[in-house]
Amino acid sequence: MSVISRDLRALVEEQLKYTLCVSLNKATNGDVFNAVALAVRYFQQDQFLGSQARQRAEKKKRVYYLSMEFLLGQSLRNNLMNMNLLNDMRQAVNELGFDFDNILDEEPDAALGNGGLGRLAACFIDSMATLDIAASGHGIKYEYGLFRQSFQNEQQIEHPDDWHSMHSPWLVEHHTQPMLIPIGGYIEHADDVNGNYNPMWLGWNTIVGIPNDYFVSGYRGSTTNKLRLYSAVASNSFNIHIFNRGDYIKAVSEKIASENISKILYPSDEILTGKELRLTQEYFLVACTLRDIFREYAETEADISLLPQHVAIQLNDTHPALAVVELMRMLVDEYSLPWPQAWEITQKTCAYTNHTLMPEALETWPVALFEKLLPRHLQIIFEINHRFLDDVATRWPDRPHLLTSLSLFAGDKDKHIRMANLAIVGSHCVNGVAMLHSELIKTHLVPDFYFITPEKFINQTNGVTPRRWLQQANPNLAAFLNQQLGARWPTDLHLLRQLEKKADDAGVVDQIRAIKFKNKSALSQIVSQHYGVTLDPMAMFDCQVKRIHEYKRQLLNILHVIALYLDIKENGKTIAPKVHLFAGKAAPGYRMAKLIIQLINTVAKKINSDPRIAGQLKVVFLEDYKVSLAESIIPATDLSEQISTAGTEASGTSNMKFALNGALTIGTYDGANIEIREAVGKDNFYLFGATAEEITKSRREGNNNLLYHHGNPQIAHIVDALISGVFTPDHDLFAPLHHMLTAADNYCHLLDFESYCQTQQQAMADFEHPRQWHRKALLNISRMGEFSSDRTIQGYAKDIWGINC
Ligand code: 26V
Repeated sequence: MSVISRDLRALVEEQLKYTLCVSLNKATNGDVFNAVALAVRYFQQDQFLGSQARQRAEKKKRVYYLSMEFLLGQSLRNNLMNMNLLNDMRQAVNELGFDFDNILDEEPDAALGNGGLGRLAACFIDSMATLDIAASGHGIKYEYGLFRQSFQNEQQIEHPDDWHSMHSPWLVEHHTQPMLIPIGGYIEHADDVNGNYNPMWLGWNTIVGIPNDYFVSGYRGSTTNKLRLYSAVASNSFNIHIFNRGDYIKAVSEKIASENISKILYPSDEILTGKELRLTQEYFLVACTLRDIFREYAETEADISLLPQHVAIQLNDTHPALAVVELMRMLVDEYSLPWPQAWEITQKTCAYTNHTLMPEALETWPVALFEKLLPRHLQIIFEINHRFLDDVATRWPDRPHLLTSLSLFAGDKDKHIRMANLAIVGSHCVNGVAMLHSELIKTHLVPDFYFITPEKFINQTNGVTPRRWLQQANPNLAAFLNQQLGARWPTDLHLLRQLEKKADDAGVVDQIRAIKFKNKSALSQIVSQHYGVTLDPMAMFDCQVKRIHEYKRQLLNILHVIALYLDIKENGKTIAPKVHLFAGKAAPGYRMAKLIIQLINTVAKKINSDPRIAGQLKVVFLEDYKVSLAESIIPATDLSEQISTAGTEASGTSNMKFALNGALTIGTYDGANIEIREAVGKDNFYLFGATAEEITKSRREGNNNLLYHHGNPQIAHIVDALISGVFTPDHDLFAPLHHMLTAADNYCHLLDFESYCQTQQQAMADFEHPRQWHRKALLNISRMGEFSSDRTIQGYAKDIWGINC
């Protein structure tokens, strides 16, 4: 028994006994998970306090990463690995008489995010700690994370996700540091003693924010940072006057109303419904964070004018864009700074990352709603807009149209605030998340902002943390890499390049193949246990896992599956075994996305039960996609589906995770696919489909559906299978999808369909030659070093935050 494992064992027993009050012989796996997590936290807290003291002593610039979402997944394995305690803890737990892998499985995923944006935030906090940046993440501790998904009659059903109903052992709640946040009320217009206009915000209610800290330990280093998640509680003073009037029920219901603020994560990404609670959540996050920033600042600095030297605020999309306004309010109203100075400080401190070009995802808020919740902030936005547009009018007197496109307000009667415009005006830097995306921001999304301030616009291509997405998710490949390259690759991913030399070594290629086979066997086990479908690990595993969205085109994928099916059934064609896996959630109110799920499940049921197909095609839609499921699917994938309509996917990050784990990509010329293809080599990437320019042209000309009506009759036959009774006797069920494809397809499925099918055929043919296939897989792995989130964060540090690391 190693010394460490003996100590760990004692620590776990101590936590069981004194914190959880459970005796070892009665402890469940859940109890042991909690005790182990608490024991790990013990080390993290130690390191956290050390890091804080050191960062303060060194007067390091602090980064505040504001995000409405942090999609963390499970933490135990991650923390143990980063702290280099995994093997010792495994031994300690086994010695206590428990199966360590079962203990790891006990942990519920923390699903405090919808998809790519939230997972990126989780990768970033890992990289910031690993790179020893003095940073903290700031978000909301939702009581309910993203809903749990199940299928009933092929349809998605949503269930509440009470991820920490058992209370997460990772969070330290700071009751003693409540933050008081004003909301509501009205403005009293008044003058100060000097006769200057001095409005007063009066009559507000108070929300109380309680910070909960989750520790983020860098990989094998000495830095532990924090992710601070705020939960809302009602304040007593808020209710006291109502209590005094004797209206007990009203007082209690108001208490419930304020606690609702951190109750639930909004489950719809890319579609905004303009809900009051959502705006309140965004303000709550921003107001709590800024109070923390000012409090921490005051601990080391007195001069507020130096804020931009010591603090960087990064806005993860426009959701926390109110930070610009709250910062102005604090500087002007509370610190009494003159407006121009406050504005300069604000712009130099804030920076904004855009994550989407989809018009329906761009946040706007009704002015009327704003006035009700945040009357003082609304005044400040009017003032920002007024001064900004005056300046524009002076500098470009001959371009009056700029005053409309750049305004922070849209519409005449039913006025809305444009949050992207606010975020851009209030920031010194605006970045996109992949090269193409950053170009499209400049040329299509906000060309007039680019015209007036071109220097603001930059690119930072996304990345993923190799610790979670390779080392932890794919221990077989990680062990192989350790043996080939040594143990430094997790923090220096460019070292993967050295593997390239082995591309023509058949023995090495065979090892890559064997690792993939092992991972596919493990996934097959999960699938057969949960779904009763037997998969052949020799088959090609073709996977598309991501949120269900028309623009991501799961429909294109299933249309190709239908084409294969009809070809086998009607034309007697045979194909080498192929498995199509899908996973992902649809926003509960997104009718088309839910119908796509139903279609895939319906097709899957038909194909999997057709004896003529057996051994050739299998289709499975895995329920309840989440980070931990992704960690099983990605290492087991041969072909990664990245098939969004060109110009719609800002970057994608699963595309990086797949390639890093040796999947080949079938993908469009979109988002980071373009850079991945450039990196891995065009012979090792299956490119298909129209470019963003061609898509724009086709939309303009209204040609998207021509192929159905005048093209290849085979295509019409496949599309008509949706309504002809092949899969369901109910001909109307999928008619809305059929109609979309043939009459009103903004995402150009049929435009790309032939190209997609041909490219699929090529991939299927290539898979018949395993040595060549896995040689390409090896080249993918070895050339993906660029896509570590460490590289991305180094870019943010240098180009946006002015930090050396
Ligand atoms: C919008 C809204 C609107 C209000 C309701 C809640 C909500 C939640 C999320 C969003 C926007 C989501 C944008 C997003 O997730 N973008 C993804 O960001 C990834 C990281 O940069 C990127 O890889 C994906 O391509 C992009 O779709």
